[in-house]
Amino acid sequence: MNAKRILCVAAAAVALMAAQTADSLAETVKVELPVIEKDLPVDNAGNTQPMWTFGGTIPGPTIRVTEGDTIDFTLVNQKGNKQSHSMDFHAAIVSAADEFEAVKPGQNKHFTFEARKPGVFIYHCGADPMIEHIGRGMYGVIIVDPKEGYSEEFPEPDREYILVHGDLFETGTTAEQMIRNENRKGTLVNGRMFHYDPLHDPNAGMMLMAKPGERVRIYFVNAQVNEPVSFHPIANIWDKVWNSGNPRNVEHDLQTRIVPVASGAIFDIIPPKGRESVNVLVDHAMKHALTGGISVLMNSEAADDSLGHGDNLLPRP
Ligand SMILES: [Cu+2]
Repeated sequence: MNAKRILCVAAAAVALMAAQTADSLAETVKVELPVIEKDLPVDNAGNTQPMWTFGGTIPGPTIRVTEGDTIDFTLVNQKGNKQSHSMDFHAAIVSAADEFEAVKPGQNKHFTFEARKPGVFIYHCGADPMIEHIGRGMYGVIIVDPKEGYSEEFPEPDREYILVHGDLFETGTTAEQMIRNENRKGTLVNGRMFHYDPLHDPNAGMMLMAKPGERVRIYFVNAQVNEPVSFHPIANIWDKVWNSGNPRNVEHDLQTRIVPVASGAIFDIIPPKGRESVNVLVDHAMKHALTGGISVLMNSEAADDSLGHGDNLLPRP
């Protein structure tokens, strides 16, 4: 695995400095994330709702480091915000009462942690009431690549995508209603219902793409507040799945795998060689699928090479 990367979904929102330490290959990666409370489009038609975000997008900017790296993190709760906010990195082994404490508008919170375990982890706001902060969009992904790199049980992929499923509640839904899962309007995939699904939404302008025979790796995070995801690739079988994204947790040839609330997994799919094919990556719980939790993976030799490579693992319009 090569250079440390931060995928700057909102480049201006993330200040990155990677500094080589003298005695090892581990790096210190500086991440600064402002909390931005703003209206955001939640579907492909451009309908907006008032949301709370890390860095202005749902999900927030993806952070990618290598096992052993240190993250030097600052949360900036900007003046003008109305809520206290915090940062809870599931990749961190620290103290909930210290590093993850909430700060008021106009205050910052700084802490560092070493990414000791590889995987794909959610990060989220843990300020009270946590269900509302996550339910309004305060989450993102941190990928910790294994320091050993690739192996037979963790082969190098040809293309990589990040998919985050979250809830969309009606505007004004209270934390108490969210606890009862009331007013749930749909499933957000990387911040929009049916984001990559022109089959179900004529306004969808994007699909995921790959070429026949490519190994396509999906870094999946379930940011829903109440319900697990039953992730299934229609017309294919997951070649390998790694629970929590740790290479040691390899599983083979699965049809559907559950991703618990606030967890992640890596899913590899290989579309057949020698033919075009379509796979539909779906939360097979139909109430989630049919309200937005469906993404099309189009497999053809004409696949756009800019998708699933470089800084474009989480495509946005
Ligand atoms: Cu918050």
